[in-house]
Amino acid sequence: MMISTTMNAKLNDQIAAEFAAAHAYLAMSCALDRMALKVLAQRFLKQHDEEREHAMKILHYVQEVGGTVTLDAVAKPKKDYKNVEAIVSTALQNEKDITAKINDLMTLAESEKDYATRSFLEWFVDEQVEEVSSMTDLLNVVKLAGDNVLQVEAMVRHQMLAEKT
Ligand code: OFO
Repeated sequence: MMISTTMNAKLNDQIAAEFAAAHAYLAMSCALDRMALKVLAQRFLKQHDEEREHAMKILHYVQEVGGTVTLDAVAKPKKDYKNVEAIVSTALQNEKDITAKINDLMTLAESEKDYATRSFLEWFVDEQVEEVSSMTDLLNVVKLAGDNVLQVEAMVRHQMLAEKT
């Protein structure tokens, strides 16, 4: 095995955290759909897909370095939110929590002189900067729009279309 047993266990924890993040985004997408906010629901569904990809990326890395993948139960996500702002601020907090976990993994890789894992984790460090930043922007827009959530829908639709081109 090319990684320590401690690193193997921590990477398994991160796989669980990424699946939990995916599940939370899926629940948020369903809550937004129930509020008839179809574009935001789609945006959060896309986040769900990305989090699953992150989990799978780590899973494949553990396999590649000869570790053992141990899957954990995924916690039941929160289902009811009082409004869009509550959803987006929870999503932002979740992204910050994941960032802290990635940073801890990076610290461990450095302390173990595990340069392969350090290099692997760099992509996640950059990804978290992007995710915290875009969720912060979304929260600011939601706050600015106040009760006018349809303005947020329009803006997010515009962003998603621009991302496709
Ligand atoms: Fe997995 O990137 Fe966000 O949390």
